Amino acid sequence: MVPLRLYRHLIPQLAAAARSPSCAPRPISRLPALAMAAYGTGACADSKLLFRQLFEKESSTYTYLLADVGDPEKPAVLIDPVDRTVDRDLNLIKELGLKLIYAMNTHVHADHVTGTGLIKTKLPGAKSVISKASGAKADHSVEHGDKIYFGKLFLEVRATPGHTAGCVTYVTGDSPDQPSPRMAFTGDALIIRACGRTDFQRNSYWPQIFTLPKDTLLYPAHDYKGFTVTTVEEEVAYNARLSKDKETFKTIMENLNLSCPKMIDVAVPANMVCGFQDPPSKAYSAAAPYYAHGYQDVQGYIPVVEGRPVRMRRLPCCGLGMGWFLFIIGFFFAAIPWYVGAFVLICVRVHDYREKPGYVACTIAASLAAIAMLLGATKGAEVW
Ligand SMILES: N[C@@H](CCC(=O)N[C@@H](CS)C(=O)NCC(=O)O)C(=O)O
Ligand SMILES: [Fe+2]
Repeated sequence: MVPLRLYRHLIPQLAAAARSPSCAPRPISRLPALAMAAYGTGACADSKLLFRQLFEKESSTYTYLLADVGDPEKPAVLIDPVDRTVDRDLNLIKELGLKLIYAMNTHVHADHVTGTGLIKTKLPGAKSVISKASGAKADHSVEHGDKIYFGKLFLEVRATPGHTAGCVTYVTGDSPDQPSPRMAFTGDALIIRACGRTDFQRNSYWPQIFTLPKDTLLYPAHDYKGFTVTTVEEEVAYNARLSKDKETFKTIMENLNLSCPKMIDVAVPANMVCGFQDPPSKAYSAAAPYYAHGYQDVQGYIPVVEGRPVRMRRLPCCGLGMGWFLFIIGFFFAAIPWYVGAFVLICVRVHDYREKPGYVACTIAASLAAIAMLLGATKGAEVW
């Protein structure tokens, strides 16, 4: 297999340009082009970071809001928004008088649907961002070494494959006008005292987060234990997975035995088109793995874990699905299973979209049965 070569060095000219007093706004810069379309007034102002950490409790996801409030337009970015909390996030952005320019993802999430698609429908000016290596569709596909500007502040893109092949960490810049200490938004490449599971794709070891200055503040995409922030120094000392040697790491990761995320069947297809609200163009077949496989050949990364492909869960009742099963047996059990199906559709959240047609059929059949009973059409059926 031909490896994807994604590594780009941060050349000194780029760092110098970031430090330059020029006020020309540079939303995303990719080597070698630095001059990009302007979004703001171009007025000079000192950068000043506004930072908020937001939480979505069903998937234990953190969303991060960053803005340059030193800029008259207060340009902002949102990292890893969740669909369920988009209204909360946009309301906060409105209250703070910010202008959201980028809705970004650290990777194709498997456990929740990203909020970027919904944000784009509500705020058409906002652009979606995800890594090119993820294979997902977005307005901007970023690569290692790219810089994402909001006002005079920027985030560097660092490839941190492992949890998925397209995982990136967004790191604040290292020049004097950028936040100090530096901040890194790790996605699931690093979770406090742990790291994201590595059974989704063929994976790599990611020492790069540990090459950041030891006082760098690390903000993960999830926390299941109540932590909010950590530092490189702390994780080098105490991370139960990433601080281990390669072989131990491999053994730990191969024996996690985690169950498949409950929402994977819905989340991954939706997140592959994260910047757009259209549904995925075709349903995923049971034979097709969710994520494209392959190593990223990134300098400094050592491939260590052969991930298992995560496939579509087989539907219950011999692959028929519970909805269709209830529909069929409804003909033999006095329509009661149809009412059960209708109840599930109306009162229970059905995560797997493949189950919905069966439940809809039950609901229609239950409604027709109820109407027939009301009209007395079933009276004769009881006379033998
Ligand atoms: N139980 C959760 C899934 C949890 C999960 O698998 N989380 C992923 C991140 S998307 C992970 O890497 N977890 C690491 C761990 O739990 O050690 C669900 O059903 O949604
Ligand atoms: Fe994840």
